[in-house]
Amino acid sequence: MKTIKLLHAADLHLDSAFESLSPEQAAERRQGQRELLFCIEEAAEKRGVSAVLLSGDIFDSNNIKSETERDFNSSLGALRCPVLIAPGNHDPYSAYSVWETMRFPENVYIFKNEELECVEFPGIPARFWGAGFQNTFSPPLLRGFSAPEKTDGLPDIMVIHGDTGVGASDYNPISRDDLIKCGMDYVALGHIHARTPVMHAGKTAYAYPGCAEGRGFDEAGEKGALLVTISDNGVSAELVPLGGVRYEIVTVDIGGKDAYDAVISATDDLTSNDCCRIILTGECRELPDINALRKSLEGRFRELQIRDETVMKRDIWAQKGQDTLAGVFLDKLFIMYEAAKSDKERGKIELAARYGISAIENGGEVI
Ligand SMILES: [Mn+2]
Repeated sequence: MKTIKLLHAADLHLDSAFESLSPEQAAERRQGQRELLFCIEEAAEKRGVSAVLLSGDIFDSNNIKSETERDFNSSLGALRCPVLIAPGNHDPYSAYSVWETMRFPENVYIFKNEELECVEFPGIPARFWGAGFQNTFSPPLLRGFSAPEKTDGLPDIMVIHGDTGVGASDYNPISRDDLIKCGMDYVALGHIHARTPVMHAGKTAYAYPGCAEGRGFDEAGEKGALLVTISDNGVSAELVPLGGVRYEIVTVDIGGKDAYDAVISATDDLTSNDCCRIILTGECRELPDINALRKSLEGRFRELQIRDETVMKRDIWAQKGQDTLAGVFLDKLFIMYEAAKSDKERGKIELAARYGISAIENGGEVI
């Protein structure tokens, strides 16, 4: 088999409403989404891929801005390789859908049918299979399908939007059995917004690239497309970041530290284009001043959320002298604490006091 490289992306959700943002902010995010198209074009050019696979939910709805049509054409239309698209639940195919009303470049191939079809391109050593959602919901599209037996050694590659999750799904449920029997070398999936590694069902490799850019803290982490390599050694994939807005949830222990410094050092890989939710933890002698912290971080992130989950530092010796098991236990330890010759030793005794009190009070959870 000749080695073939592909760029696989999905769930761009272009022209999303971004309802929680102001109209100006939402328009700016939609502009950012269009820029993903140019990043895909650049990555495809730079990596010399044989095809770009877009596995559905390219558009968030049928309501497309003229700028999006323009940028789609000038980015992906400039590629010399084919761009294969399988419509998903947000952009299903119908005679009135964007897939018929929008003008597409000549190198874009859209899988318009519910039945799986095969397409080949001159000079590209692969067969491409695909099908499209016809509605918001889709019956299983792979059930009972199996590609004809290979006679020429070409890889069989499928582009499809669907749900490999467990249990019933209204979004083209794809079972492990479907994947085993379909006879593909690689199934380029879309729908699940979290990226997966390359997985295997029998001889079939499959992966979700996840959404191309986060739109909220439920889509946290670095996002992008997958550069997929198919060769005699099997299928491998590497993340190609597309540079969109990134969401991150970062837990920062500020116990005994300066909160600002601790936050800055915990978020040094994030830029001012990213959205950050900071969860403050740790034992503090006083409540952290969230307003002051927020003010000092102004401009550091595109969006900043701060949650305070710190706990007040407790005086572990408070029960000393009491006529209880804890009291007697602490009295004994305190004598050792007073006699200790170093901070290290005192630290050990403090820890012993914490574990002991915790065992006495709540069965061992460290306080
Ligand atoms: Mn989606």
